[in-house]
Amino acid sequence: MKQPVRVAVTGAAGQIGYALLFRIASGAMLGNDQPVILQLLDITPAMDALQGVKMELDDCAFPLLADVICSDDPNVAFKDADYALLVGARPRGPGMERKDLLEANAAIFSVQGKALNDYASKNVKVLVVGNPANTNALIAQRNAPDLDPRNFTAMTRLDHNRALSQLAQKTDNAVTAATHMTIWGNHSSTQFPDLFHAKVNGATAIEQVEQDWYENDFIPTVQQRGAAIIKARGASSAASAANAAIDHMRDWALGSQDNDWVSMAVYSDGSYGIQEGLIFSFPCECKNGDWSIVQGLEINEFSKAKLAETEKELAEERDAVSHLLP
Ligand code: NAX
Repeated sequence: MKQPVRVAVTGAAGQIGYALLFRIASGAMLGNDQPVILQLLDITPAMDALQGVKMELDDCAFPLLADVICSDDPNVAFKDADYALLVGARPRGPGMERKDLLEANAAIFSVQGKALNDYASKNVKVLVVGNPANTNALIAQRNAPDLDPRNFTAMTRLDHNRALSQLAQKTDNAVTAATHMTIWGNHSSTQFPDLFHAKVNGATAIEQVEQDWYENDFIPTVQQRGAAIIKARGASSAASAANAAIDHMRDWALGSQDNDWVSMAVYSDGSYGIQEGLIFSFPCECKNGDWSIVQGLEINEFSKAKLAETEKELAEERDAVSHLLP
C-alpha cells in the first residue's frame, strides 16, 4: 500500500465540501490505491458542523481514509499538505460591491497563501474553487513566494464540463463524443468557451452547429449556467462543482486523457499574448503530475476579441486588489 498523502480542503463544512470529501475519501480523486489524510479547514462558528461531517466520514469506514483532521487554523490545516482545495470563500453580502467582495476575499486568500508557503509541502498542488476563483488564486500565489507559481490553479473545469455536455446534446451525441473543449480566461460571465478547436466525433465542432446557436445560445448558456442552477434549485451548484474539482485534481495528479485536453486556470507565461502572471484559463495537458499549456492553436478575430475581454476583466480584478498584494 502507498503512503497516505495529505489533502487539505477549506470551506469543508459547506455544500461543495459535503459533495467533495466523500469522493476524495473513496479514491475518486487520487486513485483506488492511494490512502489520504483529510485536513479540513473552516471558520470557528462552523466547527460543530465540521465535526458532524467528520462523524459521517468515520461512518463510511472508507478503507483509503487514514485520518481526518479538523481545524479553524490554516497553519494546521495546510501542514505538509500535498494537495489543497480552497473551496471556502466570502460570498457576496447584501449591498456589497464587486470591489468589497474582492477585498474581503483578498484578506482570506493572503492568509491562506502565507500558510501554504510556510507549512505545506513545497510541491503542493493548489486548486482554488472559491470565487472570484482566478483572482483568489492570484492572491494566494503572490503570498507564497517560496512556492512555484505553477502550483496555483483555479477551477474552470465545471464550465468545461458544462460546455461539453451542451455541445453533445445539441449534436445528439453521447458526451464522450465531444473533446478538445477550451474555456479561456476568467471563471465569470466573460469566460470564452471555444468551439473552433473543440471536436465532435473527431471533427471540428463549429462546423457541426450554426454560428447563430454558438454565439447567441451556447456561449450565454455556458456563461450563465451557474445562475440558471441557482434559479432552478434555489441553491448554487454543489455536486457538479465538487465533481469538477475531482476531475481537475485527478487529471493534474494522474494525467489527462491522451489526444484530448482540459481547461485549467493557470499562471500565464505569456502564451497566446495573455499578460504574464494572471491566473488565466487555457487548454492544458497533464502528464507526470504537471500541466502544460497547449501551444500553437490558431486564434481567429472573433476569439481574439473574446480573449481580450476576459483578460481585461482579470487585469481589472488584479488591479482592484493590487494595494493588498505583496
Ligand atoms: P457554502 O457557503 O455552502 O460553503 C462555504 C464554506 O466556506 C462555509 O462552510 C464557510 O464557513 C467556509 N468559509 C468561509 N470563509 C472561510 C475561511 N476564511 N476559511 C475557511 N472556510 C471558510 O458555499 P459553497 O456552495 O460550498 O461554495 C463555495 C465557493 O465555491 C463559493 O465561493 C462559490 O462561489 C464557489 N463556486 C465556484 C465554482 C467554480 O466553478 N469555480 C462553481 C461552484 C461555486 O459557485
